[in-house]
Amino acid sequence: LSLSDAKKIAAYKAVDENITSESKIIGIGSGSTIVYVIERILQLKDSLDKEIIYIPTSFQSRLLITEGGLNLGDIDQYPEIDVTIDGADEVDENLNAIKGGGACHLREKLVAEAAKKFIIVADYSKHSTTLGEKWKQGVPIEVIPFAYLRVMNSLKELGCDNPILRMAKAKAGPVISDNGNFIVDAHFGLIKQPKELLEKIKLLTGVVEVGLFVNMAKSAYFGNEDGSVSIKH
Ligand code: DER
Repeated sequence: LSLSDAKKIAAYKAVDENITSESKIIGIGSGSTIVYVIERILQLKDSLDKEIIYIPTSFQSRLLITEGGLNLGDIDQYPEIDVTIDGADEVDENLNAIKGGGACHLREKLVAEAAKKFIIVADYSKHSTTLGEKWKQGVPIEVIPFAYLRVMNSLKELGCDNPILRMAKAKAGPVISDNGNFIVDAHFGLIKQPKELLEKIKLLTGVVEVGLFVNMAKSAYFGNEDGSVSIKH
């Protein structure tokens, strides 16, 4: 199965099993896998409660909601979310995740934390034993532009040998997040203690949010190469 088909079967199964009549407020993540989540929701639209509200985690996910004709809400109006579904860059055996490949992890973490149930959907290339095994682009860190160089120097003291300011492809200069900040990608090799690393990075002045989602996911749905879906809790 191709990676996109693997994303699709994971997304479809996660929607089928987690968006039920009790789900009134749903958090929608960002990235490419979430596109299949919306696709499945639209297929089921007639059987779903017309009052369901969808909370975005980026301009991208906001567009997916509005272009799908779904009810858009925001986290101020709906601070209690029933279920949030989102992708990930890598997931370890304890369901800790590296997120932020799409530079959206700040709002994603807020919407994931606000949910009673946070569900990850991913293809088999994201499924690891330990973080850092397969995802080689480092831990995404959102930093305020004023602080980026100091943060990069501090990351070296934490053991990151080559922190990288993420440069845009379709724009000259650095990637700018939906919150107006820079993204620094920090390589730490295998991350055996994601909680400790998260806490160290988060304390650096100028860091807004870190793409390590520790002890947050309730379940993860992985689309496999053979067309099966593995569900981890
Ligand atoms: O930025 C993020 O955290 C996204 O969820 C993203 O990394 C997942 O990407 P994908 O669904 O395109 O694989």
